[in-house]
Amino acid sequence: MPFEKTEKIWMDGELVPWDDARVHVLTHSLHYGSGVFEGIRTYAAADGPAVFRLTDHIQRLFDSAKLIMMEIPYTRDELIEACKLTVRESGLDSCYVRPIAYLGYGEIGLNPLPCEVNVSIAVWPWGSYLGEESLEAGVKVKVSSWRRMDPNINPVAAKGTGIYINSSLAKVEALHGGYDEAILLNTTGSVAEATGENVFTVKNGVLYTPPLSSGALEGITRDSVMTIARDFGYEVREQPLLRTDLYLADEAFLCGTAAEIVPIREVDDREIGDPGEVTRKIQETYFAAVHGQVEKYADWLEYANDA
Ligand code: PY5
Repeated sequence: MPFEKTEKIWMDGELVPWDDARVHVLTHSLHYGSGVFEGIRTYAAADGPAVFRLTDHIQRLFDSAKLIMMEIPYTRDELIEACKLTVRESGLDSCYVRPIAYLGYGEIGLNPLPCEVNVSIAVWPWGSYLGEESLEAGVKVKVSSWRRMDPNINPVAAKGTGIYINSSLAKVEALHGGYDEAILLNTTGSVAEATGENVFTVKNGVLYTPPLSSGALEGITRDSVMTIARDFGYEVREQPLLRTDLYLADEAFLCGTAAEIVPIREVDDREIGDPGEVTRKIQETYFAAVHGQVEKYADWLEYANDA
């Protein structure tokens, strides 16, 4: 999907024109994947553009940095304000927000510790990542031949730029096979997650999702889904899933900031079918919540205009 450019990108404390937001070709992170990032969405709400669970996303950015021993040269509050500022500056009611902290120009050895840490925040309009139609029709997924990395090979709990080569390999394999998305198993064969989304199944009215120990990212949408499901009175179990649990699920869906909540209609050519009742209820409530229409979840919204 091509970018719809916005006016300004926040780079190390300054708003620079979109086309001038450049880095040197010897930027450390370009060579070794040593960056950490977040994907956040802003939604139009009655009180203005609302950044969904911004503080939680910025906390995860700092957690990712800690895992790779990167010192971000800003406080959480400074980056929260910088995200809001960049959103305000764009004039958009709804947009995707992409903060990234990366090792800059100056050192090219493998020791990252002497490198300067740079931070930027870009925002742009971004429709649902797996396609607007995916939200209604659902997607066809393939269990990848690529395994999610073991946490002792790479800290999969970090949203680290280099770690995403694993996801991209799986994504390309799935697309070449005619599927929309891939689900990765971990090295012991349990379901971990999709390339950029967490996974849920529904069986006999109970929701299941792999635990973080299976290699799933601690998704903020995953957490919101678990809260919504429990508030509806559903039981939610975090437990290891086999690929065959996906095949035999009554319902299944993917969730993530970019993709939002996307029903799965087929796994490895086994039909799951039209989106089921549980998936629909959670999807509807989630979309109402992100637009500020559910009082109970009002705390999830952080308004860009509240400077
Ligand atoms: N798992 C992985 C590997 C992810 O990259 C993401 C988010 C998630 C799970 C879901 O996490 P959350 O609910 O906190 O977003 N992926 C990014 C996103 O912005 C990048 C997608 C291109 O959704």
